[in-house]
Amino acid sequence: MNDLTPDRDDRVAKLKGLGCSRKRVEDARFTQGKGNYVDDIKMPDMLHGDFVRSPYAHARVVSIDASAALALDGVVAVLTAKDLEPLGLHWMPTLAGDKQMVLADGKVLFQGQEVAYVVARNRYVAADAVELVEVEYEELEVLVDPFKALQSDVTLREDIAGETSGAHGERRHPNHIFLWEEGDKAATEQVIDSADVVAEEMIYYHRTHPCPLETCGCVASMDKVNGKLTLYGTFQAPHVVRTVASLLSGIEEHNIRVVSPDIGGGFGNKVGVYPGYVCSIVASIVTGKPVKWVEDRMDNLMATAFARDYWMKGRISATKDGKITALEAKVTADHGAFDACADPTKFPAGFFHICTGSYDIPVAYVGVDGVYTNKAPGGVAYRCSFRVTEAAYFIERMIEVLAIELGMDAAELRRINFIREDQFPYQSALGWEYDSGDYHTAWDKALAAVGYDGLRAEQAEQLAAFKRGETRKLMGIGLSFFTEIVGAGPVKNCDILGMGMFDSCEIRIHPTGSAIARLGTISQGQGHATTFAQILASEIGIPADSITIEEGDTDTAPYGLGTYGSRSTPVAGAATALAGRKIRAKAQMIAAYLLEVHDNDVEFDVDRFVVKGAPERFKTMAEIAYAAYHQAIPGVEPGLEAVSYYDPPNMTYPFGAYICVMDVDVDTGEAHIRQVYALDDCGTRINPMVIEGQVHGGLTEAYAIAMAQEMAYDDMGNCKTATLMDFFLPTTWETPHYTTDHTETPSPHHPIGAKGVGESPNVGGVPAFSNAVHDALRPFGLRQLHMPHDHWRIWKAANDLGLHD
Ligand code: MCN
Ligand code: CUM
Repeated sequence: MNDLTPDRDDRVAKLKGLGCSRKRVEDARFTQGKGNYVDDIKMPDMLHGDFVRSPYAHARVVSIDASAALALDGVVAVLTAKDLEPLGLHWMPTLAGDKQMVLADGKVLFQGQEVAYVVARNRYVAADAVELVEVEYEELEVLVDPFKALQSDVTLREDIAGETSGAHGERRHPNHIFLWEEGDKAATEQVIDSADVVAEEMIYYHRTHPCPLETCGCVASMDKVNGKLTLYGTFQAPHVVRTVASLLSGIEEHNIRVVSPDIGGGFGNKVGVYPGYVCSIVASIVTGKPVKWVEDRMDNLMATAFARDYWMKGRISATKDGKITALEAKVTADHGAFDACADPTKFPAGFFHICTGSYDIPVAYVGVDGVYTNKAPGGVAYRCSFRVTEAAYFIERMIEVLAIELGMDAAELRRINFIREDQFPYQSALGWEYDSGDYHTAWDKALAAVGYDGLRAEQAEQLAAFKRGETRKLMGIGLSFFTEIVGAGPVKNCDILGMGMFDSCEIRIHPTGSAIARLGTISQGQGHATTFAQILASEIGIPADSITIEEGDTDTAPYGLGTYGSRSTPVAGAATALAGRKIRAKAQMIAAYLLEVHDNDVEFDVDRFVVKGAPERFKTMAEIAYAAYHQAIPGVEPGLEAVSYYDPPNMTYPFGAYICVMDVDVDTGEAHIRQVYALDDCGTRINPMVIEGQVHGGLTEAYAIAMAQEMAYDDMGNCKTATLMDFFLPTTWETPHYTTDHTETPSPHHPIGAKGVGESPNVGGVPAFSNAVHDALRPFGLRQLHMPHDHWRIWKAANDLGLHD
């Protein structure tokens, strides 16, 4: 034993544990072209699949003639619904309890829908063959407006035309999917109808798309000799894909290996199950060869999971002095052709009923009508925490409208209605139990940081100058305070297709004191390999640099529900900490044996166990690991491994205060962002630098969504934004500068007090940008302007307000 005990602070620093801005270990390969994405996977004799897609949004498929395509040299097969039908795979179940056509079965319901699957020697031949497949269509009336769809005689989903109930209860119309309600309707109406002040508004959160840099794709490889199916793919939940693939194909689950390699951004786009996966598996089984399918950009934008498309009719009431008394939300949710939303099963509107936000609202009601239209299916996806983005936008707009109604400053209106620190754990009117928060401190810090009062004074001066004709720019101050809900979670009320939403971590300590930990989650850019090693480093005293984190291979990783809903830290992060504690408990027994004292006479200190009261007597974790494998210890099994499956008792409720200041040019419609301040509270911070990166990325997506990005359709159901010429993806040129800040209110139920953060900046960012636009034009009577606030729409709003007269 050496007595050159390094200084304790040095030992802590060497671990690079909790709170350390450790550099991302994955970046060496990402920045040097050494990532391994699905399209990098190449196998001998691999074939390539591509889809014939519908040019029409609603049409009957009269005939499909693949003879010319099949005659093309290099074409191996063309699959249609007829080929899949005998296998029962022409339709597939969706995550939302609906079913979806894998390949067009009699009709098509959205532009870009998969009609036939061409398998060829290479991608180029496949693309040529797609052009040669002759499909005859008979056009049908198109419904792109959910309100009209609910009035129409046209039945979109003929397959369920006669069914008066679906997975989520009664269907009131052939194009109606569900009505989902939460809260006390009668009491809410009664309070609002007799209130001093009521603000009412229709708020639309437009349809958009996650658009990750890497599109969706997979490689299916059926080994007919060994009966093993290997599926590589861009999956945010590989274990769920394995289970679903087994249930659908009848292949026993141990014979299926699902691997998510490096993923180039998911943002929710890669949670769902797509026809491309099913067709590739079938094609590999039929041909006996590996089959690769990778979307191009248009495929991705037109056909895979969209986001939002929520029409939210709100009413909010208050006393004359601004105390909110009730909130009502009646939502019309456009789900497109199939209800393929990725939510926990019991929540067809996700966690939208977090829409009372950060405010102590005594009574509330939410009713959400899901509707079929001739648009792409999917839904929820896009840094959303299961519809929390819509909820936060809704309440943060309603607060602004109420402030106008009350003639009150919107910052003050928020402050007097915040849930107070002493009210946590807080029971919301819509059924949530908020775990912890300190909103007033965060708000005051944010307002002070931007110099709120000074900004308002400057804004007033600029308005006066505008009115004097000295400037054509108006200043807007966009306020946003959000409460997130992440970490699904609790198995008792959160499942996906019956699979409870726990998560897992399995750790093996190697004899020489390094380790590997495997998790049920999968990083898509969030830096799990960096941050989960930090949790472990602090728990078990082995440096993060000596711990490999592995995810995404179902043959090796413990079963988990994957990465979305910012659940990795709240759930798998908790499992990691608890598995670490199991390692530590065993290490303690080994240390006590080696030090010849009783178990309770040693205690953990950073990277070692020391004898209580005798700090010079210790065993480092490396020494303990060695002994675990090389020394017979009475009553203790050899080895040092642990596994933890964690079912969280509650979700975590991160929150934040975001403020955006911009100048709106009423003549050009341009919005120049002056500053964006973002204060996040995600409880205990594992890696401040990674958190900042998450916030920057999410704010950039929020900026895009609020200011220009949308999935737009014309009346014929043509998708008008299926390329990056039309769909706005911000580059560094457009991206504003961000200032990040934080407070730290630990979660009381999470083993290390951490809450999720991955989606917070999108949830809080969109209202901040949007409210700034509204705030700039508010002196001229603007109450509500639908997003995205692109130059044209801002110009149009200014024009409508008479500012060009
Ligand atoms: N973190 C931390 N301290 C905390 C909370 C989180 O250091 N208190 C770190 C975590 O350890 C992790 C990262 O921040 O490295 C994000 O953690 P978490 O909030 O748990 O979210 P997930 O890992 O579950 O990621 C999912 C979330 C979602 S749902 C979307 S959508 C989104 C997002 O992450 N997609 C992303 N951020 C993304 N970032 C990238 N680069 N790519 C995506 O596709
Ligand atoms: Cu809602 S997008 Mo994320 O949960 O993968």
